[in-house]
Amino acid sequence: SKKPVRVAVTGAAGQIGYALLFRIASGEMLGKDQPVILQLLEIPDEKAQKALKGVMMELEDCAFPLLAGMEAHSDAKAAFKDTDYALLVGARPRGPGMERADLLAANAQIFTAQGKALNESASRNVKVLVVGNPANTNAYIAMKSAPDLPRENFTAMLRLDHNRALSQIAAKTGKPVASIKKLCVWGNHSPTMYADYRFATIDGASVKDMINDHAWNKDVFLPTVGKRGAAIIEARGLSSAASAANAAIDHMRDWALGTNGEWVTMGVPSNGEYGIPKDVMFGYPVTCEGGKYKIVEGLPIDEFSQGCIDKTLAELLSEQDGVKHLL
Ligand code: NAX
Repeated sequence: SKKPVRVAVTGAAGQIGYALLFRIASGEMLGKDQPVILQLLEIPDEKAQKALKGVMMELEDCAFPLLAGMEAHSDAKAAFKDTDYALLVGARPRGPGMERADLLAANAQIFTAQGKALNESASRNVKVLVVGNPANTNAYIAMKSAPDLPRENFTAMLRLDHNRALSQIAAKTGKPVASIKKLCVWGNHSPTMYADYRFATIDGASVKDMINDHAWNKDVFLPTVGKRGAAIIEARGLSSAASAANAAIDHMRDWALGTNGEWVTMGVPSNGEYGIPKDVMFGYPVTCEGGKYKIVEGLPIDEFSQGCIDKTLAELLSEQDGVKHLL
């Protein structure tokens, strides 16, 4: 049987944590033959630590055969010790009256500290996924704070946007989600993201030709996907949690176990692909194999798409600019 791997999860007592940990422990993320040790981080606050203990009691009560160990931490360096995977979910939410700059600064502090902690104590091959918002910029900060780790080890979650786009296309075409290939989402995890079905196919046929409606793309599809998070809050009174956890599982599973040539979307540091400045944490179409992702290159970018990409890039650059004095 396989040696257990270490999986660190921050914000473990939060609502995404609650939808995520049980699935990791049951083998849905890394495979039904891969034992895991959960290294859980929460803020030192007494209530948060107590809630974390409660979640761990429930994990125990599942008697998961693959759960080889479990630890509760309030210190990032201890939580990330030798970790092979790190899911950075905990972040500072926007409070009443909080300005965007304050939110960026509060999170910059968290992700600078966590990047440093990863740099000091994680496995050199650690795969890091940032879920906590602003996810792309937080991932960028963590990467910049961990100079001894390879930069490609840091990623941001665009997979929820990708999955939302898949399900909208399935509904529009009346085809099963699983039949849709080569969909991608460019840019920031925010309403400016650009979900792009120009290359998508269903049973080999072009989705763009099938839909053949630019107004639907621009006026229905993109706003629906972009504002889906707000629509969930409006309906549920709480932000997306189970779907976010599901996307995190998809992201890590595909990165670790591969996509068999299929495209998925990951937020990864640019090397200059598609004219995006180096290091910007950008949503790209990727394929994964052997524990590594590869950006799909050479796709034609038409005028409309370039406009969308420019807009989401401008937002990311302004977020980066807002934190650069803190790095
Ligand atoms: P919750 O508020 O339910 O849980 C967050 C937990 O993180 C809390 O228990 C808190 O104590 C903990 N935490 C805060 N700072 C921490 C730190 N420095 N170290 C360790 N733990 C810390 O939020 P939840 O609904 O679980 O959402 C978590 C994050 O995911 C939020 O930032 C949210 O905006 C973001 N999301 C990102 C998505 C994406 O697609 N990238 C989609 C879903 C979600 O909105």
